[in-house]
Amino acid sequence: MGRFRGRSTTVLKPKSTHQVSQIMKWCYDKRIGVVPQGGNTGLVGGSVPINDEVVLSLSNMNNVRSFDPISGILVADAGCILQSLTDYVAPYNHIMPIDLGAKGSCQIGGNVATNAGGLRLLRYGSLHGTVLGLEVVLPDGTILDQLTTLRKDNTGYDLKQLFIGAEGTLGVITGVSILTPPAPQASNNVILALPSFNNVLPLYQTVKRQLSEILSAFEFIDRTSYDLAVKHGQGRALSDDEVAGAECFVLIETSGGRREHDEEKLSDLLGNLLEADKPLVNTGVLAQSPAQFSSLWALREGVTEAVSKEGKAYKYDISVPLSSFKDVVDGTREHLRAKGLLHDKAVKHVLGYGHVGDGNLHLNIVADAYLPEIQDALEPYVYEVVASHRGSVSAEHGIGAMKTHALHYSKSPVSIALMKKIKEIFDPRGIMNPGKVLEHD
Ligand code: FAD
Ligand code: 2HG
Ligand code: ZN
Repeated sequence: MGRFRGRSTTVLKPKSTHQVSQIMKWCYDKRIGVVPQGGNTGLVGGSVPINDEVVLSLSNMNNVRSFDPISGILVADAGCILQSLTDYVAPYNHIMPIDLGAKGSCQIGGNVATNAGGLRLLRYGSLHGTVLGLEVVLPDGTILDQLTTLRKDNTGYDLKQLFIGAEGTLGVITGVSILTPPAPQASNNVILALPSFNNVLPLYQTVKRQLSEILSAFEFIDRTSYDLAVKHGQGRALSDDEVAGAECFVLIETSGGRREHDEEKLSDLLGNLLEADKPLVNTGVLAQSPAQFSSLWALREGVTEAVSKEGKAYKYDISVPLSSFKDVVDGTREHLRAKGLLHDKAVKHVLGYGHVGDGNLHLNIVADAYLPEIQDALEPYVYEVVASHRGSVSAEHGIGAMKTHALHYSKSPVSIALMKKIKEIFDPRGIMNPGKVLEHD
């Protein structure tokens, strides 16, 4: 995001868990800060050093250790790129349980460290459920081998869960054991143009009821997000007729076991939606080919890239009730307007998109440049709105360096005190990704 810049002189690229252990032991003895770095695609500055920490890149640890096609359990080095794991399991008719726009660069270790959510969470759940085991090098160099492939293991505290979403503040993940689902025999998608955001909730209810077990994604982009995606060449634009009068769009994906059955369900749904007395949607564009399937997905997945091309982004990744998505986006825009900041030289766009099924809104504010007056207008404003809904200030991207000051809006003092105690147990010298997640005391 270009918002953070450290002063490191050293990047280490170990090739084995043993080498990671040796590096950590050395750094522990000398009290040198270490920043684990995966694909460097995180959106909260977690993989960027704050001062002169050593950067420990996992990119040379990129081998699959084992794959069992019967159980679907994959064991891989943490530095494997998500897309390459998807390609690895594809011939065995399996898919990764996680998918996100950064798949070509992000690493499975980085996904686990951030507990990334992504586009398939609605169907396959979070990494807290699909990760079966981890191998982690602790700050003093000790190797914690919990790389089991067991579906069930209730033998006391489930320590691996602490590292999922710890953003590299408790240890370096070197190996991941993960359950991969069988590949669906058929996948379809459709993009629906809605006249009003108010229709998203009833549409979601209808779609869940009618598609039931084959629904695998229900993603939302508002009109500004769509226009930016098209402007910056993400996916194929819909026709003028198709987008006329659309306030927002919903992308629905189905994944199921029998093509004819799924197609019938999807076309029944579309028919019912379009022929209703008071239609919830203006129109729907159904993918007719694999290329069109990818191109519809690109309209949604490409918003982040489009936003980066358009200007400097302030990103808020929040959990709030679905019914308030639009009010949060519109409220933020009006708030910036009232402060006199909504013009070409300051804030250009305020947009909302995200994972409806997970109650996760991505509120992006695109500006000409990062300016203190914009920052001051946005914070604590956005966080107070989130707290008023008892929401989360980080639904899926983590806290990193960017949101440490906002942690208290979503975590109670008791929770934060316990988090600090846990950090102290694992990392008594404070060398693991210092200044991330928890503020320095
Ligand atoms: P990095 O960015 O390198 O690191 C992220 C954090 O994890 C840092 O704190 C780092 O220190 C730590 N870390 C990395 N590797 C390790 C390791 N092996 N051991 C310990 N700590 C480690 N996120 C979502 O949740 N859902 C999305 O849909 C989504 N879409 C995205 C789309 C785009 C286009 C982009 C750019 C980002 C998106 N993200 C999304 C953000 C997401 O957090 C990251 O893309 C990804 O999970 C981070 O993986 P990475 O390997 O790049 O990690
Ligand atoms: C997504 O869902 C990602 O596209 C990125 O989580 C969101 O860039 C963002 O704000
Ligand atoms: Zn997201």
